Amino acid sequence: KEIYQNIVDHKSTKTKLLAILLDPDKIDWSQFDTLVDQINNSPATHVFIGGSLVFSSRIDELILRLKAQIQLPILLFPGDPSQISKKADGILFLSLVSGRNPDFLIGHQVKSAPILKSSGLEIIPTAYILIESGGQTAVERVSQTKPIAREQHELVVATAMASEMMGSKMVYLEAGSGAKCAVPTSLVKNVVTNVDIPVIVGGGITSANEINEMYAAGADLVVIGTAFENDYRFFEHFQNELNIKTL
Ligand code: 1GP
Repeated sequence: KEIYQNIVDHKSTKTKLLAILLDPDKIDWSQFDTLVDQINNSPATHVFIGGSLVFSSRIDELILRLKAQIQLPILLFPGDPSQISKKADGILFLSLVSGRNPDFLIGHQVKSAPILKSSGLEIIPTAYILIESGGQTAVERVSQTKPIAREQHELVVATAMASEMMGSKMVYLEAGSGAKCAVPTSLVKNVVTNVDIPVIVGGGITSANEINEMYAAGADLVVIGTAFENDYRFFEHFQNELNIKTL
């Protein structure tokens, strides 16, 4: 339970966390050394691995190669059970609680449980809440669920509270990969003040400013996927502008 305890410890000291999300299908293998160097020189505290749909058969290989050169904890962030790899350190065991598709609420979890039981992975039950973000995202398409409207704060907050009461250890507010609009900071603030568990925010965050705004709103961990995928030097551009240690 080390990874989760570490996240909780950071929350209690208000030290912020940052995850780089790598989609195995979008790795530029020819640039792997740059990828590793840039992760090591970035302020990232975690690496997440996954995507809504992943076709690559190289998930194990990706994780093993990362582990050989990167010290950060590697957490699976799977769109479905085919993305489970025993090589990772842990898994965000997601339930898509903003939607009402039983496969993504409990079905995939039932299928994965026997594999996870013997995997040795640290399992972190996480309430996954999809927020409308100005266009259809892959999560919406693949899960065949509707996101919650951006202005429906009460519903989002109640969903997060119910998830905490049902045993979720984290809340993940998701705008969707490559989202036009990130989750509104006012909504992040609202959720953070109404649950005690750590809150992750991701989707459509593309600048240091936006990352800092999410932290200021109370996000414990911010996820950056597309912006890093498009430019492995993303963090190099504003290394000193992030308030990771200070907020
Ligand atoms: C997607 O929250 C993550 O699941 C990250 O989104 O790719 O837009 O950074 P981006």
